[in-house]
Amino acid sequence: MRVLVIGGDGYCGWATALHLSNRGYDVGILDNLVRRHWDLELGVETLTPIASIQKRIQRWHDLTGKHIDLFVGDITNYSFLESTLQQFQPDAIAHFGEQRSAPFSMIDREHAVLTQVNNVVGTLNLIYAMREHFPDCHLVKLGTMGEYGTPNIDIEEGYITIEHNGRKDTLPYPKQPGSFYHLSKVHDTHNIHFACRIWGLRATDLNQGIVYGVLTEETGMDEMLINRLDYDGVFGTALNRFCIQAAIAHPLTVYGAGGQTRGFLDIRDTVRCLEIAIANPAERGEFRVFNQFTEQFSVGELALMVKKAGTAMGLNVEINNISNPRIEKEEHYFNAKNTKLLDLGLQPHYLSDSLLDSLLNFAVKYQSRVDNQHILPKVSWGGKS
Ligand code: NAD
Ligand code: USQ
Repeated sequence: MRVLVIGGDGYCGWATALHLSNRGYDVGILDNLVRRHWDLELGVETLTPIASIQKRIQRWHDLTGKHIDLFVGDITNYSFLESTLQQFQPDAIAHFGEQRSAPFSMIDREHAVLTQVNNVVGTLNLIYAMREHFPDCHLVKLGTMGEYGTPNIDIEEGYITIEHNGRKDTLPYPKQPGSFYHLSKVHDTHNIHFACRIWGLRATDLNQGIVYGVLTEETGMDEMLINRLDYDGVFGTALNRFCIQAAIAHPLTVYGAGGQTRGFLDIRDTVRCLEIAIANPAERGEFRVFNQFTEQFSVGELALMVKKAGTAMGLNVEINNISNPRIEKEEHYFNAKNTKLLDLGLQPHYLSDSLLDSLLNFAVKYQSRVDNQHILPKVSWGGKS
């Protein structure tokens, strides 16, 4: 089976491309490397020294004998996308190729527009190219749990059955996202759902929670295959940031009260969820939604867990509840369903002391690469005053 991984030079995409290649899939990577460019623009670097995509792929081939095709280009460029698909002939497409930072999308108007044009136009191009040339191909699209926001009722997997004035229907679950980035995912969801309904495409929307960790079976095989691990205030995410802060004795940056609760998963489960979704395709015309996370935590709880694990390793870990740069609920109800991937066989790696130890040790190993200037958040949701 041939799988094109769009965004295969990024954090989730690189780990997934190697995992699928290891499992016998014929893998191609499409990426325009724009994430490396955004890092340069922001003056930030991943904690880990990542090799060029060409060197990474060559190393993978040298180690395993497995070949990964590479297509460097932008999916908002329709003719590039079309010719890549025609060359590669995918049976499934794993689409990670978007601007994925909420703070980046809230920097100013330009960054909000860039995010939504990049994400929405890229995905729209993709569904058109699939309709024209690959109507049977399965689109596995990375959505986000943040599409739902934090409603005061249980979060279902994509759809909710509602009774209203004596009538009943199952409808898309209401969306209340918290940034222009998260909104771009909602717009993608609507576009893909529509394409499945009217053109009979098949798609799975993976509403992924916040990913943590860095090592997978494949990326841990060699230093040249190392994955990115972001810690800066724009692209770094909660648990990864806390572990790196602990390693350099920077107080953990809990925003506001710290009751913000989200779904989380280990990157080893990200790659497995993709494999499961690809191996069990949606039907023609079906728009399937899976909530892709394994556990829920508040950011305050995570900070306490990192403090405990760090202290046990002899690190001096403090927690600092700093003023929240975002506009979001800091204490709220959160109970999301996540049974569909479990039903298909996912065996989760739950957050454990050993995972925290290994992530903290990893952070300690590369601590000299951390630039303290980029830890505190600089983007505020309220805009410039
Ligand atoms: P990342 O920034 O590390 O990787 C994204 C990759 O896509 C980059 O290599 C980038 O160059 C590429 N890309 C972006 N726009 C492109 C375009 N127009 N054409 C071609 N390539 C393009 O991000 P990530 O953390 O790996 O996230 C991947 C996906 O998973 C995103 O869609 C994100 O929304 C989703 N997701 C991520 C997380 C997380 O915690 N990291 C959680 C939930 C969902
Ligand atoms: N937070 C802190 N301290 C920090 C960083 C974040 O308290 O140092 C808080 C934020 O205020 C927020 C929560 O932690 O309440 C999550 O923030 P985050 O930066 O870890 O994650 P988020 O902005 O939601 O985005 C990340 C990925 C995005 C993905 C999303 C999944 O960057 O691509 O879509 O997680 S989810 O959150 O489920 O929507």
